[in-house]
Amino acid sequence: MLNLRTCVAKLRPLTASQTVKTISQQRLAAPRTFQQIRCYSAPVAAEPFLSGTSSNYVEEMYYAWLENPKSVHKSWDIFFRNANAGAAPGTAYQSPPPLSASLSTLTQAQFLGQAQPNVDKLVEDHLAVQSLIRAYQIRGHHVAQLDPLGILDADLDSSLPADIITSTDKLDLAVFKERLRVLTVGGFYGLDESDLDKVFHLPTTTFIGGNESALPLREIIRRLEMAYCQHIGVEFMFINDLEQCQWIRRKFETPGIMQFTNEEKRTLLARLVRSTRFEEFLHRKWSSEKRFGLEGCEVLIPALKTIIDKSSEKGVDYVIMGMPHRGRLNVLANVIRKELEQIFCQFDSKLEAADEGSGDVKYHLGMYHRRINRVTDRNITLSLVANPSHLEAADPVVQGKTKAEQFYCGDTEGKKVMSILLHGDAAFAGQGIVYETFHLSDLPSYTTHGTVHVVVNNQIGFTTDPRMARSSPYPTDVARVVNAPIFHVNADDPEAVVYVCNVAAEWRSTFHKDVVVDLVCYRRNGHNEMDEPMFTQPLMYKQIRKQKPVLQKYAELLISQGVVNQPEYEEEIAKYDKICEEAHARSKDEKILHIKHWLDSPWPGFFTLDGQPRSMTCPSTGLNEEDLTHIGQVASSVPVEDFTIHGGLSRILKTRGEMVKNRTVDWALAEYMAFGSLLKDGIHIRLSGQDVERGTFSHRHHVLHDQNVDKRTCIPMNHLWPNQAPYTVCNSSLSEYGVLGFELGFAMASPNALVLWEAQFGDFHNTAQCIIDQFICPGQAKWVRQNGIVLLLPHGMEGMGPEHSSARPERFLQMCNDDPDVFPKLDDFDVRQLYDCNWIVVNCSTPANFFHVLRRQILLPFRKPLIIFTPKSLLRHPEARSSFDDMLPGTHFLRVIPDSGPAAQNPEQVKRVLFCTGKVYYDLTRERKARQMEADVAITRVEQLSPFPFDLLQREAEKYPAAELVWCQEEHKNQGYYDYVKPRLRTTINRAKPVWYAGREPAAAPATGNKKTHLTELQRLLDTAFNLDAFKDLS
Ligand SMILES: Cc1ncc(C[n+]2csc(CCOP(=O)(O)OP(=O)(O)O)c2C)c(N)n1
Ligand SMILES: [Mg+2]
Repeated sequence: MLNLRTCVAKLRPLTASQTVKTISQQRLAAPRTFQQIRCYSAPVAAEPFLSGTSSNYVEEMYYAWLENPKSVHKSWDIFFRNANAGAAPGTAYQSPPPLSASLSTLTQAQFLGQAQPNVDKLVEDHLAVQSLIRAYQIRGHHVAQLDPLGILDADLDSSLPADIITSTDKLDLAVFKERLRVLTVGGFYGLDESDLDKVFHLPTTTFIGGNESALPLREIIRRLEMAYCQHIGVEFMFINDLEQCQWIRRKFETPGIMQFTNEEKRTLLARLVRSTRFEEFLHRKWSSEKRFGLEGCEVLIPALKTIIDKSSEKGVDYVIMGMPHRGRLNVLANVIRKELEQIFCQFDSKLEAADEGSGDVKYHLGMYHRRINRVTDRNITLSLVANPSHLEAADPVVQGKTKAEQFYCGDTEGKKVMSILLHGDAAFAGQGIVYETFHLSDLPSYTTHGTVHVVVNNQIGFTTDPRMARSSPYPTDVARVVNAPIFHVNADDPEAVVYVCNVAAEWRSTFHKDVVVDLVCYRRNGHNEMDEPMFTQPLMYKQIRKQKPVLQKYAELLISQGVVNQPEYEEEIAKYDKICEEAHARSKDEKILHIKHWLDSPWPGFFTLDGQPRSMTCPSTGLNEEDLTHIGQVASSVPVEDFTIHGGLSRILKTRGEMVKNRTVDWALAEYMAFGSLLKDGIHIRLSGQDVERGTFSHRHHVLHDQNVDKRTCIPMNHLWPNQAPYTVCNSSLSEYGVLGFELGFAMASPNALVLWEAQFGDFHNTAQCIIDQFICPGQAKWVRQNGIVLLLPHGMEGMGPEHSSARPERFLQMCNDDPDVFPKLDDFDVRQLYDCNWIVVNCSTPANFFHVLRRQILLPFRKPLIIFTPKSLLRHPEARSSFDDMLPGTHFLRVIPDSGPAAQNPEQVKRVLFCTGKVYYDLTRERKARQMEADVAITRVEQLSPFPFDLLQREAEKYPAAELVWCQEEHKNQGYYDYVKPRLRTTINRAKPVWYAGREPAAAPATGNKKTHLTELQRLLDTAFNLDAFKDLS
């Protein structure tokens, strides 16, 4: 008994919660189970009933006994006392005493221990009951009555789990009896029908007993069914944390826990009235308009309000939401409380748009609203993020915005700011971005400390049956990967829904982890109100036609319970209808539609009151020498004591130090200078992406790792200035769609942050294409929302094969909104042109220009997305260096870098101007030098591709009147920049001359996989570029 005694000494005296914690901790830490004790301790091993399978049960008993000796049966009490006192093998057990008085209420009950003095049988039967309890906890949800229509199984499986005994209201009596027989007599559990009235001790892993520690089997089954097989299906047993499992069990098993006061019932009814009557009102007024109504899931409104009320009660004061089309207008009206007239006027097609841009349909627009929560009397801000049609695409954006709001208010644990994400069943199961977003949920630099997910599971996706739309039992199974509990609930039981939502909000505030509420409902109409569902779902819709609306059902229930009477109910309806009618009348006065009233992320202070930039100028982006030197010195040092870095890194830092002494920068140092200087000005910087901390090409090294101490790191960028803004640099999960969406959301929250996402290689951005196409490119046009996110896309033909070579500049350029055929009439191209564009696309050829463009991004008086094609080989190219002189006060970003050599001195003699961008410039200058053609050929670098520098290139073209104009690129002809640049260059010269092409031929793949072919192609394009006769025959 040595081990047992040691355990006892260790555990005593513990409170219940301590015990739970200690058990889970010790499970992790040490071999401490009864089984182990049995292995090492001969006396206990000799106990006849301690078999391998019974030891878990005995262990449960043992902990219960440690906590409270009275909580276990007397026989166990005696056994543990004897064992503890060192009883000889086989002697610790004594026959149980007669039934205690506390069980006298169970008059019919036959105590197992009395009837069966055989201890083996006693233990086995208890084990069987424990298994049964566990079976309900694990699989009860498969039996729960979740479908309000009663025709589909929420888990797509009509069979019943073999280890659950279902009651007669699910099966007819004969089936039940047969089932019971299979499960009992000699069957799965080895119990028989006569055992139903025997009393069993309850393990500590159940709360069905309430104050009772033992119950007859019949009652155990009844209570388990009440907890797990009614209108709520709880999926949680995959969670590998005992405390969390116990928490959930307590919430759903405790008898009578789902109680509602009359006041709560009336509030719930009133919320259902609003939800239902809102859709009815829209239907009455605009019967032929699409609105993606909520009919069939009206309970969503009380559900969301419950989550928000409970979260507000727990201290949350900012909720950021993302949701698809279904019920969106209703949520805007009744959860976020947007003025009804603002919603109604959106149905008026004659409204004139007041804002620039294309705008968006009403069920995609966002919203931001601050108000008092009436239930908690606390301020609450609600924001619904605008989204594209692309289902689930807004998920990571919402998370990023939530993270940013938490970051800016110092909410490191998610106690004040939280997110709620809504999903459709088909989209939740089908869209991979859901999975990618879940995988961000627990990462230190990406967690929002728990999201409440609500699925409007109407058991259909457009016209597709779930049996054809997913391979997982539930649409919610994806959430299991992060151990989120999933609460399935029949949406026609409003009280069950509200209960579950309260639990979900409490879960989030207790454990700060994700949780899913699956509202199993139906869709009363077609996909939209114009759609005929009977074409494809005839049987389902026959049933739906018969289905009483949930409001009517719940009202009848409350009237029958005497909670409200009919006139009160009708009055509630009339009151809300009147509100809608009055708002409708007011909405007719609206003549102009302001999309900016639908902003999800206003930036007060950044713009004037009318939403305009405070100026139309951009100061110099240069920096004083002292700051450049200081940043350079920190970048080449280890600013903490006793920190051992890798020898190779020491050399890199030493080289950096030498560059600083020589007043030069390479790419990595230029980035350091830009970041470091903005941090000094209080601009938060966040750089995220795969392996960004070191940098894919091992050039950055923003996080230093102590070579001797695990996890000891140092970020020198955070040691620059006394009161600097924080610098966040974080290696992300291996996701582009999720992480880019997240960073876009982060950048939405504040204009005073430089948020950058770096692709590992530029071509990987296409797995985030949806974020680029639907948010970054058109975001401002659709939602008048500016965003200054920066995309760093490593790009360049280095002979590395078709992958990793091209960041696909052609795609970004094709989506630029500047007109190729119109020379803009602007006084100031430097800033005004940027203001008019949808995004900025650059390819810098010098570190100094990279430095300037990063700083300009923040010093501009407005925000635009910035796409930068970044170099790979140029990171270490000895010529790709810049002097401090190019970064001092007064210097700025150069949209075009003109030739400054012999050609520029004598422009009339120049025979050809080669226009190019990026790395090919270095190949061209090398070749020109080798061919001694510096006076014949000018090379002009286009650093800012879009908006196109019409003004500067016009000047360049005019400067060389006798020259041919050639666009030279290393990318294939159908790729790269050519198709974008050519018509614009022609516009700058009024189409007076042709613009020739020197570069690779059109191709399907971005680059060859053969290094030799790569070099041959390069030489061929250089030959064309410098062969002054190349285009003779063509002109
Ligand atoms: C990524 C994406 N693919 C396809 C669509 C077209 N679409 C719009 S709604 C819809 C069905 C969505 O079903 P579900 O997620 O269950 O939501 P419900 O409409 O049933 O509320 C589809 C396929 C879309 N909007 N987004
Ligand atoms: Mg659906």
